[in-house]
Amino acid sequence: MPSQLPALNQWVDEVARRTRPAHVHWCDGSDAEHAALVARMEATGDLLPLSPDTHPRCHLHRSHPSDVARVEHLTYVCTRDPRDAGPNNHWMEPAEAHAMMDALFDGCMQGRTLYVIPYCMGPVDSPLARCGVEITDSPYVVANMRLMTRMGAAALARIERDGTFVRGLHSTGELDPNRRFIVHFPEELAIQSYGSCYGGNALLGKKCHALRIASWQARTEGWLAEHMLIVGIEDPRGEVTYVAAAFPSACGKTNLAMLIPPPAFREQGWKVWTIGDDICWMHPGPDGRLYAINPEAGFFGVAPGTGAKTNPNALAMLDRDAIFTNVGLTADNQPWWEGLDERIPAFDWQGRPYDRANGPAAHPNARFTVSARQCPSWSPKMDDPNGVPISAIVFGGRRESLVPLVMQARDWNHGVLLGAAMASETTAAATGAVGVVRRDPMAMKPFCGYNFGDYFSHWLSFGHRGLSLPKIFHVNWFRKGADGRFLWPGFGDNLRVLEWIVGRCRGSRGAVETPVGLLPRRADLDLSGLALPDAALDALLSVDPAGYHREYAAIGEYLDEFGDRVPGALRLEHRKAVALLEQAAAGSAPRAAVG
Ligand code: OXD
Ligand code: MN
Repeated sequence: MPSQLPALNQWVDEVARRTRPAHVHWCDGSDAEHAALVARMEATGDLLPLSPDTHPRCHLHRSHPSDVARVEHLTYVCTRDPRDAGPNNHWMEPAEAHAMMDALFDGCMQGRTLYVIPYCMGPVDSPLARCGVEITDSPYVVANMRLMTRMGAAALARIERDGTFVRGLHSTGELDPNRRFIVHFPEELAIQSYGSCYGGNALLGKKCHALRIASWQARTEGWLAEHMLIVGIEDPRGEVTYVAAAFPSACGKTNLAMLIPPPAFREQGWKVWTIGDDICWMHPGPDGRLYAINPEAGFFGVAPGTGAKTNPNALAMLDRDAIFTNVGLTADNQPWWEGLDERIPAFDWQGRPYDRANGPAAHPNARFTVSARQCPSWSPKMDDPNGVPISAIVFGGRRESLVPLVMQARDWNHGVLLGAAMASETTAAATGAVGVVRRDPMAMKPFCGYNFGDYFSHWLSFGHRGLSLPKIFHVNWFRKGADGRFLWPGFGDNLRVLEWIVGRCRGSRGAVETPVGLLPRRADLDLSGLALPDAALDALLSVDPAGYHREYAAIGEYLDEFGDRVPGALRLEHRKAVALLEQAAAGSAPRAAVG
């Protein structure tokens, strides 16, 4: 038997009986296995080799044109009681979902190879890590899982020791959007995905396991599984402060995770270390602080917009051993996307000769997959089994109006309200309209595997466990002026905001109290070397009480959707926020400096 865990062998046998593959292959994660897989995919055209001169061992994969993003409308959480999935998830009765998925999987791997991928989310020797096994018939999925997770023999050995694992079953199916479903059974720690090979739908360790199933496990076990990047910010004295930050998909998490400080800061000795760009698991440690690991081992980033100005670290890691999905091609076989440089590509993401009339050369959600170790700002702490202690949690959204550049929550409960109240304009990372404001609490709208009301209670519960909790902040890099242009330069200059956040954590930076939280005054931010018009800064650092009053009315209505599952303490925070805004509108609100 290929594994020493009877439950795993039985499950693989069961799946093989249903799906009827021609071969079964247990992945060991070795270089030889990878080379054989790549050779096969080059032969079938699943992977196209890119220029060996400029991009050694890099490949382009062109997906089915309908299979380019997560499909939230086809993603289900199947709990016995629909209230446990909550209004934030699509729900199906588990027996009905099993019957539907069994029918889809019936005989679906005939003539194909069934790959068994044992994987570990987090360092294999970490008590904070959790394991899973993905069965798939897609060699593209195997190659991506090898970059995105610790997969193969070491993961299998841990699974055999643990005796438990999340069961993920995936098949390419016919890639027919009408026969495409991403289904989660949190009570069974199981995932089934049919009909898509897109990362978020098919690399089951990522969104399906590390967020939807893990958020459920985290709630029962007393930790947090979040849609957050993790960075270490090193100051000129060499002290590193770790920050976790939640932003909705395609709002710049990867860029922030790999930030290069502005020149003046760099010269002083500021540096940003990358721990993770998408997912963060936080557990209370023995000293009462929250310790975070990045459960992933690679980056599955949005290519368009990645350029020398926005993310030079990403460019530096993408010139070897990377998989590009749905980007364009130059005449000399280099990957190309909008925002990379001024060259004119020869082919678009569908392989057609490039013609501006057909739209962008790269699909707006074109992706790269690459090992995290290739990133110049990679931190060796990424492999620390104990994780890193988090000092600040940052929430953020894409809001062109109203929301200031940065604010700090008054305390933990207020911070949970700021997270619960998050909203953002939608992006191309999910199928559907782009640019529509939607509520996205803690950036978990598409990823929380249970009722948001219970999720808010879980977050609040950390406030009464006697822990030394991180401070909570909210940022908005996307504020626009009347002319439609961004008011804040963003990218490397976001370090100016992070530096204030670090200063607040250490008690060395001032702020002023407003009805929506603590804001920096102009003098509290280090703006040296930045030419920003006064009016832009005023807009970025001020609060519009009337506009916020309307915003909080909308937040109240949103919370109502979760009925009696919304914790009373969150309602109370919401009432406090509304009362402060009303006082401000009546001209009696405090605006006291607090440092
Ligand atoms: C992602 C996403 O791929 O959030 O990270 O969609
Ligand atoms: Mn994400």
